[in-house]
Amino acid sequence: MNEFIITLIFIVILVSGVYFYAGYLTRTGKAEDADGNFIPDSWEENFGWFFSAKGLIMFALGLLLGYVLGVQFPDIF
Ligand SMILES: [Ca+2]
Repeated sequence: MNEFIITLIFIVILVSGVYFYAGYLTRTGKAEDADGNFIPDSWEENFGWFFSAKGLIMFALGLLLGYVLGVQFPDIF
C-alpha cells in the first residue's frame, strides 16, 4: 500500500511539474504561445485535453491522495 502512495505522490508531482513547465516555457518565451493561454501551442495539438481537464485532474488526484492517506494513516487527521 505504501508503494501506491509513493506512486500517487510521484504522479501528482509529475503532473504539477508538467503544468508548471508549460507556464514557464510560455512566460519566458521559450515556446510559442500565440493564443496567450500559457500552454505551448505545439503541446495543445496533441495534449489539449490534458490542460482542459487540469482542474478535474488535480481535484481527482487530490481526492484520491487524501482518501488513501486517510485510510493508511487514520490517526493523522
Ligand atoms: Ca497556447
